[in-house]
Amino acid sequence: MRLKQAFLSLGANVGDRRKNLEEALAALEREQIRIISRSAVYETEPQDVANQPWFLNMVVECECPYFPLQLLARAERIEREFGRIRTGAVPRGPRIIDIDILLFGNAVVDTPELTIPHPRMLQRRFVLEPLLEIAPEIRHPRTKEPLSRHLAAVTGQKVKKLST
Ligand code: PH2
Ligand code: MG
Ligand code: MG
Repeated sequence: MRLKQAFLSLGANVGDRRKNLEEALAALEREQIRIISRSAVYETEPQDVANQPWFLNMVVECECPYFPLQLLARAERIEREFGRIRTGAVPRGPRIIDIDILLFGNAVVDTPELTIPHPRMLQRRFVLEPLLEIAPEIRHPRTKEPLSRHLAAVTGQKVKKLST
């Protein structure tokens, strides 16, 4: 089957955050989601959530034989394997690992389960900065604007690139 290209955002803010990220990458590879490039790891201030520890975030480019909903199912299965429990009570609680699909080729997907491009990516420096690090020329499939322009519009969020 033809391989498809996607960008994923990974985040962790409990436990050994760096180990969680590395283990998630290995788990993706086991699901035939091949990592073709990876950003540095960034330590980032929590956004849209109160009283949480800082995150480690990164972005990876991958190739996979899946369609978007199949890729989502695999990402969510890995999150569950890591012991992440989604409850209605805490929709955005601290997480061992969070794997979000940012972009899937140039696709625009609008279904109840999945929206691509990720609906909040343009407001998030913890996504845009690592994404631009590995894909500096990329444009947003909905706005058609370069992501660098979107990043310039985001202010006041602390992110620190860590040495590898
Ligand atoms: N993820 C969220 C909410 N807020 N903030 C940072 N810094 N990093 C994240 O990965 C993150 C967040 C929901 O998934
Ligand atoms: Mg998320
Ligand atoms: Mg998520």
